[in-house]
Amino acid sequence: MKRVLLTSILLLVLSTLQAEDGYRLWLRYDKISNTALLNKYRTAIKFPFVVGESETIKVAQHELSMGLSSLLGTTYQSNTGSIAASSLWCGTPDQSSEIDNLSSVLQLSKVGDEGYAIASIANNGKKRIFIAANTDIGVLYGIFHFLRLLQTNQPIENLKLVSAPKLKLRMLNHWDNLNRTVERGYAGFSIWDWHRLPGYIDPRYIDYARANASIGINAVSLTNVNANATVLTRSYLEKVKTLADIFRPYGIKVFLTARFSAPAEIGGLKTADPLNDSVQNWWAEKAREIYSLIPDFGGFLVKANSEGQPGPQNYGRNHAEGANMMARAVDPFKGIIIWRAFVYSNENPEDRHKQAYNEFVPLDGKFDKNVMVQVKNGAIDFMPREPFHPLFGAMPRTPLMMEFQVTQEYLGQATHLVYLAPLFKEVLESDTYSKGKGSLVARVIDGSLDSHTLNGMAGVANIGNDINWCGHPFAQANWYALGRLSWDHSLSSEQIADDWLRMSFTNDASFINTIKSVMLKSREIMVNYMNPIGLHHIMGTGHHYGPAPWVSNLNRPEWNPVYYHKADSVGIGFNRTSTGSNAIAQYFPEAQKLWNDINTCEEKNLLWFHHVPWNYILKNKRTVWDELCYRYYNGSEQVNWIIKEWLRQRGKIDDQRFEQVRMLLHIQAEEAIWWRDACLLYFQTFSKMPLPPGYEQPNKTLDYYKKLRFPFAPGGG
Ligand code: GCW
Repeated sequence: MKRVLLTSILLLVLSTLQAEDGYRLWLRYDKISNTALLNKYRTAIKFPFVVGESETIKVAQHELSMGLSSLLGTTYQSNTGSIAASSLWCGTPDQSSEIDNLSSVLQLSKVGDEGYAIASIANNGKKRIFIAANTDIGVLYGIFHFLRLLQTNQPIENLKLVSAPKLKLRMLNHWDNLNRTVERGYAGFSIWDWHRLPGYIDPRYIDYARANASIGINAVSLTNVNANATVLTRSYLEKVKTLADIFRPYGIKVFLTARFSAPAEIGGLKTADPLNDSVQNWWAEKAREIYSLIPDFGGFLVKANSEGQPGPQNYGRNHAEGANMMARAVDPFKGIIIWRAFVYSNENPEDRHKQAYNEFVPLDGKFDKNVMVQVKNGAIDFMPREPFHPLFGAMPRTPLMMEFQVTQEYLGQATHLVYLAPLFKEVLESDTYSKGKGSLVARVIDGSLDSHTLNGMAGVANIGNDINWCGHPFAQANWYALGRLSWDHSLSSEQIADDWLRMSFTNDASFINTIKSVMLKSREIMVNYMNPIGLHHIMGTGHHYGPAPWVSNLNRPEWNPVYYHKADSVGIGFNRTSTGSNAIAQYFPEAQKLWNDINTCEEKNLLWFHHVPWNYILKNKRTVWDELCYRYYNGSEQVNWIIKEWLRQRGKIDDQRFEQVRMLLHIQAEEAIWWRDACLLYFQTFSKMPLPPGYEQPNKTLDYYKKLRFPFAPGGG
């Protein structure tokens, strides 16, 4: 008995010693295991110097010392040792005459305010690596890049790279409430410990800032877009100031969400009408107060007149009048307003798909110069697959910012392994045709298409206080991908997955190749078992978890899944062509061509745009019904393929994360079957067609699925 106990204690101690709880994200800096490479790196890197004194430079020095010491398994202390023998110099031309002299060789004219150059150069008879930038934050970004080269085991003999972000604002939007619940958060509670701020500084704030800086994220909005005005009161602003002070050295600006009715709620005014003088003064004063505490405050992110949030329309004013009033308050301090275009109303009988476009396009050109309009990637709501939002390309006189969702509200939340870079890329690479062929969404949001200097991309964060930050070990990849793509949207999903896997797990080639292919396929697999060929918004009410295509009893018609799939005895799908809601007319003619004709419509979006008879024959010769069956079955089988591939990785990575992922994959497999059977049984009540031969019959009834309840599902906020 005693022996058993001792053994289990020993095992526990051992497993804690080897614990990989995921906290370190992609910044693990474990010692390089390839000895030949390790020796090469050690020979190449001697006495690193990071020149300068600012807080950012101190952070950079620390990161470099820590990263090198840990990766190379020997102490490196920046800025000590012999400067003459140093082979790694980091800094700006202002601080270092060496770098100043080399600035044209380094091509610093190309890197702007945040970019950097990394180059191997013969200098004073010695080969040195320079990490150079025009600003201190550029130096920090360059150092993170250099450490990534080591983490991913890249050669560093002849470096010559220049990197500058394609987007100015690279942002995370937290939907965190002041009581620490997180709307659509699946990784625990909010990491912002409001109650104990400003006195208590959770070390996690610094790790959060480091992680963001390492992928180039330079802006965060701390609070839920369903906003609480309390965050704008003095005592909360002091808490916000503390966070802003912590983030500043990492190049991160803080934004807050602003509740439009704040002047009435906390300001004692009778109205929040944007054209009212006292309301305007209130916001101007509030801005002054905020900037006196946080001189580099980013500005406000606003959800107005959407899903019950107050806004200018409560006073008969439009979105531009509301946004501009706030924009004038922050303008003297160089602040901006990010105004969301996620609007739809149940009083409006128009197809929800069309409503944001209808409200916003007439306002193009009416927003002040420091307003950006933030548009979700698709017109409905972060579905597993959506055609791009028709607003992209349709408001050339307004800087449009991309809003992706990193938290997987409709994509298996923190239970399913779904790598989102392919979704992000699919949208970014969609052609709006607004200025002819090649008018990609990416070019709309990076400002190059319509010459906007304000530009950016945001992701709704998937971060909580779970030890591994994101709930699912693989959900970290989505945070990572958002950052990397905001820096450079031309990167491939594959490149990003490759880097992330190497940094987060191992450089073992067989692991990388297999699991990279799993990641790259995972989104399509999920689309197949959840929402194939253009189905959308058929998930459970409220918590949005699991299937519930039968729901039809909610007050707001557009909250009911039946509104979206429109299954009936004839067929399935939402007719958005000219014979239906005509949402398709909101796209430019060449884009319409992709979807307009049922016979040529891209199959992946078929039911998004067409109501299609059950026995309609697709190009692959299957009927629509058979195709749905095929996709649902194929998707759920593919999860078993993922499991098989994962099980082969045992021993190649740490046991702790191996086990976590294994368990989660088993839930995913069960839930894929749940989606498959619940949806097919339900749609079958309309199609009246049998499953194609050879398909295993569902072993539960539709009624069983309809009765499932999840009263405490997370993410309710
Ligand atoms: O996707 C929906 C979510 C809401 C969210 C809203 C929005 C913050 O279900 O929880 O509210 O979108 O984006 O504003």
